Amino acid sequence: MSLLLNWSTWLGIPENYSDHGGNVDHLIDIVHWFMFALFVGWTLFFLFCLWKFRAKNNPKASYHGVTNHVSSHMEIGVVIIEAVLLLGFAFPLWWERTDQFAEVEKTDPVKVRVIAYQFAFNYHYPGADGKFGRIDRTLVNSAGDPCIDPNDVNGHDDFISGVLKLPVDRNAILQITSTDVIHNYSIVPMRIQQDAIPGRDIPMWFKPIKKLETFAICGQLCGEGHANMKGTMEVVSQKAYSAWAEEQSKAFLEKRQEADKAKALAKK
Ligand SMILES: [Cu+2]
Repeated sequence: MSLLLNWSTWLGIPENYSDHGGNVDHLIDIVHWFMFALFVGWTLFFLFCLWKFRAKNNPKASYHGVTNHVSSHMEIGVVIIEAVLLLGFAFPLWWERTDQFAEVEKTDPVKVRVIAYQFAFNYHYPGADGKFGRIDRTLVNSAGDPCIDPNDVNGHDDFISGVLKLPVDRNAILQITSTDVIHNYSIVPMRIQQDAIPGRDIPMWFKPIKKLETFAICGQLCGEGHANMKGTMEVVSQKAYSAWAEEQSKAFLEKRQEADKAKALAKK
């Protein structure tokens, strides 16, 4: 029975993999039931009008139309109901969600910067020290450049990945930005998306509850390569994630140290 009531299943929406995703699916179900009720109601009304105002029964046109005020009262009723939905439900629920951010920050979340560009995504991880290097957008020298200030020590163990890897059952905060046009960073199995706007880092957060390998896609028409703009995303065990992140951070740190050495030698 519950499957029968789930529009989100009928609509072919992929399985949910995030902690909050069930709420999104539930909303999709409710909205579709409302739409279904409206569809049936208006169809019946349409058929009733066809029958009631048929030519055979109404040989002479009425030039006055409706003279009572029922429709005006119904319009006012609709406005009141919509105001209650918006002010009584939508705004408070949105506040609840945005207020959670401070709580999520206290739960030792994984933090990743997502840099969208035509037509892919780059991921900037803070490395072993857990601190991002200073970001200086004036340093941008290629599409998708995370713009890390090379003089900031915090950035020396930061690493860049073409794949988004996250541990399961742990909150993730992604800071979304872009180096060219407006994109939209969207992970459908996580039921989350956020516009990527040049010059801004906008946070979004979620908690993956099952391991999977999927795609993050661009949800905003951004140019001729938009349709192919997708990146790999993997949710793995905490152990596998830690091992991968440690290895990446070490490799980037070594590469940086070698480059510094070569620079120092060249100076001599
Ligand atoms: Cu895009």
